[in-house]
Amino acid sequence: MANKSVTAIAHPNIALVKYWGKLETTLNLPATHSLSITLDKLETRTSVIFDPDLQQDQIKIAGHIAGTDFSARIRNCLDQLREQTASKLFAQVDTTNNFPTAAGLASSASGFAALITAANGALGAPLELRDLALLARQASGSAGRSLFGGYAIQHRGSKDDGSDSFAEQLYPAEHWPLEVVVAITNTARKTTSSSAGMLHTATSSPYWDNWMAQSDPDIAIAKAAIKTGDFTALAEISEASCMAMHAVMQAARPGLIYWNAATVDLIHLVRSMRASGIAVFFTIDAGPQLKAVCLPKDAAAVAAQLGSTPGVVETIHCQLGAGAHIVN
Ligand code: 2P0
Repeated sequence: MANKSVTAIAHPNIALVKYWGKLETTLNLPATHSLSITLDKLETRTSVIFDPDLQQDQIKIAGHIAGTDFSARIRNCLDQLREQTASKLFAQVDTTNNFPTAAGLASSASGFAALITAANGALGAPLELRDLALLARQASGSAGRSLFGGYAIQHRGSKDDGSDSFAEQLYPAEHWPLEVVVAITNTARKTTSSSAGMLHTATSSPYWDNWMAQSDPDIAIAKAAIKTGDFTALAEISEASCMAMHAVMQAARPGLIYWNAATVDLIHLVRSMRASGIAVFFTIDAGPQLKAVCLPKDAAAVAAQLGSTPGVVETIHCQLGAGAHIVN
């Protein structure tokens, strides 16, 4: 099927057990498992139409014809989709985020989840969700998780062809409706992309092997904590995974630091709030924003305290969101 414009929405996800590093770059095989929550509110909206008159893919990002690295990755992802569906058609793609791009807010996760969902829809949905998860992982190691709402896991997998390295849902949002306050400290694009940072870490950090070895036990602890709704256990393992990810990259040569001064102040603030009885923990991705995960009863207090911290330019209060879905 062609000539039908399909629009999909996907939300970023925040990893509580982190993905950082690749075993192989062509298939984009992650070096670690990862476990995430999908947010609501922040979203990528992507429309795709396959057009027999096009001689190449036409990609608009935020309304502009794009010639960026990201548009090259979109073309590459569409090539994979065409290969799997035996389609020869090129696509017009229009994608927009309602939040800062490439600033540690998981825009590649929501971006590729929305793209793949819309493109599969525009072709008449020839691929199953599992195939979409494999395609998404190849496009970006965090993207498969955004296909799913609530709690998702991206398996590292052990096969050379990547066929067991896919994301799937662990629980829907209703299982344990945690909330997230995103504290934005800088909206500029990061200077080192996640892919480049991962490669640099894997090739130069002396802690690399320890980081990879920690993945199996950390995932097991986080899964058990989510299963039983044990907030303290989830807080401890999530902060540990976050700190270990930043430690392994800070130990790279030269060390990689995505934080700014406000990020560090926020870490101390979240820890002192938790010590005072507020159910909150932090996680930080490849950027200077801090995400405070909390119980619904504490979200307003967390948002107020984070929002009044010097260096915080905006806070966004999210609940857990849905997986990628078609909206037209
Ligand atoms: C994550 N991050 O698990 C980790 C934590 C950032 C820090 O996945 O190269 O854009 O496209 O596979 O998914 C961000 O990296 O990397 C990321 P690629 P991606 O959410």
